[in-house]
Amino acid sequence: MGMEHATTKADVFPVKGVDYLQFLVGNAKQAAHYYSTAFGMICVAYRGPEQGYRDHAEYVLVSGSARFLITGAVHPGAPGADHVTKHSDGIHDIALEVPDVDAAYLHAINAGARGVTEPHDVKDEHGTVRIAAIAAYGDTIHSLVDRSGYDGPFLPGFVTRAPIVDRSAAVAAGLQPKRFFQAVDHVVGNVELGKMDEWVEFYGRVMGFTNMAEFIGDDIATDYSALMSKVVADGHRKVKFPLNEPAVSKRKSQIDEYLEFYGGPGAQHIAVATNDILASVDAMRAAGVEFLNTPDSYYDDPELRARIGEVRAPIDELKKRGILVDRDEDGYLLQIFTAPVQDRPTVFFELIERHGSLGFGKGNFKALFEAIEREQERRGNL
Ligand code: TYF
Ligand code: FE
Repeated sequence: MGMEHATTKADVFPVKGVDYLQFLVGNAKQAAHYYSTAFGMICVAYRGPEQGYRDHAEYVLVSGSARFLITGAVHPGAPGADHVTKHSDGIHDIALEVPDVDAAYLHAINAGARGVTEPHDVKDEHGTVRIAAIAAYGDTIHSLVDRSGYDGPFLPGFVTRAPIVDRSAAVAAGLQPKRFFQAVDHVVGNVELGKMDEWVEFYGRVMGFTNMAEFIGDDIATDYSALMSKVVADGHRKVKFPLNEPAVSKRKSQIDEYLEFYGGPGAQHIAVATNDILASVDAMRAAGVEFLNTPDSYYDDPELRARIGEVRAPIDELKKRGILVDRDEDGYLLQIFTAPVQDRPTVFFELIERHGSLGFGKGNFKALFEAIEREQERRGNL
């Protein structure tokens, strides 16, 4: 019975993975430069006024299978300009690649999702992409993309674009990793107090996503004054969406701070998978990316040392960089979090190097949330 149920659910909304993440920003030209220099991403495609698209300048940056679409309005009143006015730079579209857009869209609408764009074809000389979109939390949407009939730089209308920065000499000299990360591991959403379970239920009903075991409940929430969290994922665990809501506590939750400054629910952090977190952190720090500090006491805690056991790098190398370690029954993971990447304390990134563990670093929540609270205090938001 259980198996049958799971199979049925997986069949109604199969997904291949995250297709792209769209950032709506105030200045796409400069954001594309930042993700090129600081995140080592490669600009591969562009579309803008030069191609007859009069509303936006859009840059596509890739790192392995991770793909960011950076969109900026080029005149007042362009679609999306209001998103930037309200939220500042943020994530508008968490696009999913699906094998059948019409079936996915129909299922989503029948399950109560709000349609944003009906299924339609977009074409150019490289082929046809079928695309639709549904609404998610806040102003966030999920585009549904079938690109099986297309072989071009990104989507029809986009042209190939040369990289913005040339890192080849630094890579050849061994000074920089070829890629700082190779995939999107998970995308986290912050929703309002009391809404987490509604959104967990939404992803179950609309996409057939199921709860992963990992969650932060009352116990952790009240001890560390932070948040409640549950994780939903597709049947193959290719797409993982943790969902946070603020926890009621004495201090202002980091989720409340986000909701206040973002102007409502939205994507909180993007975790990107790397296979050499030490090299990635070094390269990104050298390029000016700020990471949260982890106190030395974290690494010197005998209980933690015993729990994490042997990992692939000496603890001193992790300590030097502030990289966190967590272990569960399946293996371990290394992770580190950046500071917010815009003026507002909203969107940030996580680097994650997995060695078997399918978790999200639950064992690090105390150390992590204390670091986040130190930052909140510095901003005067506690
Ligand atoms: O994705 C996760 O759930 C972990 C934990 O502000 C986490 O990365 C949760 C909230 C947060 C930072 C990390
Ligand atoms: Fe995370």
